[in-house]
Amino acid sequence: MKAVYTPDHLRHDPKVELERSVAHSPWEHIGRGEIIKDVLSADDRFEVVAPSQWGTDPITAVHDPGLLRFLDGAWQEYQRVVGDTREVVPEVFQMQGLRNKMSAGSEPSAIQGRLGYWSFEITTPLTEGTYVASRAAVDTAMTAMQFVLDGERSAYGLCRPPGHHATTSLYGGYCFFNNAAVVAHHVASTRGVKVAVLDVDYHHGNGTQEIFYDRDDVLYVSLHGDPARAYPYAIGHGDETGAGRGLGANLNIPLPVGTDDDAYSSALDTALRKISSFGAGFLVVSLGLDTFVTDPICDLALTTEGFRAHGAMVASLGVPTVVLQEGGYDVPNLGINAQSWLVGLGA
Ligand code: Q9C
Ligand code: ZN
Repeated sequence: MKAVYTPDHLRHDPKVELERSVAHSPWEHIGRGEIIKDVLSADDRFEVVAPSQWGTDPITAVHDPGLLRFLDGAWQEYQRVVGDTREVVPEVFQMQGLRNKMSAGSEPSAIQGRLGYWSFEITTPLTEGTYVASRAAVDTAMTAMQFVLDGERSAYGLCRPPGHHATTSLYGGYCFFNNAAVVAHHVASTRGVKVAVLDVDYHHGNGTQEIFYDRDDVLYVSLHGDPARAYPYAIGHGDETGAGRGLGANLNIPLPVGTDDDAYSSALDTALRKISSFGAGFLVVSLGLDTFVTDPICDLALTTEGFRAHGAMVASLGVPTVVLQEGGYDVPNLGINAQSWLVGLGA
């Protein structure tokens, strides 16, 4: 299997994350990308290749161009205006309630205000090379997609930073551009084929859901920790089924604490049936491995062997599939878990 990787991911290099009200070393860090690359490189079943460049058009096809403009230079502007800081995070969010009974707010001119206009939370710092790395993650996803469009049964994009929390106009959840949504939109809009996004990250992919919520050409299906207890809390409930033309083209399957391989398999079976009946001709998998039993920030109980079985279940759909990396924070096990899932898929 082709595995697309670039060292440009190293340019997004946070050393601190403010989470659980404590500043600590970040869960989402450069070691994640490196361990997956190292494990796949040592396995003959994988061929690690560099991405080609796709420019910004595929990004602004799903994201507000203002988000891209902001990310391209926000860190540098902050250094100029506020001062030298390794990580840049927002201080104030432009919440709707601040302007009750008034028109919707517009983008502030000050960088301190712009940060909170284009983001929704504080655990996702900008660093000097975040924009370069985020662009490279999209290139990685698009290159993996192209291998599949050219006839490979499947391909893998080692995207870092991940993407599924990024909405049309907001970054957050360690995500800046929504790699999976960029690919899904590109295939649906240029190939005239119905696309399904299967999101198996522990966290609900609120960004992907939002981007496609009113569309009937892209199905979003997600298995995740119930938002009643799990990030991103505001979205991911079972009664969110789509809007307008998209009604019925969104399926959320919230899972209880401690869900194991077998319970997960039956939920995955429900997801795959939905994808089949939708008539998807192309599949994008948002592969989060933070469902692993010893993931430090999640609470499901999947195993390395379980991941292989789940990859095999997805393969049995028989739909051309591009797999894109999302989360996964048990870093010593992250490489073998990605390998296991992809071998199950048929690497
Ligand atoms: N105390 C991805 O897996 N922090 N993003 C959770 C828990 C943010 C995860 C807070 C989690 C984002 C791609
Ligand atoms: Zn996650």
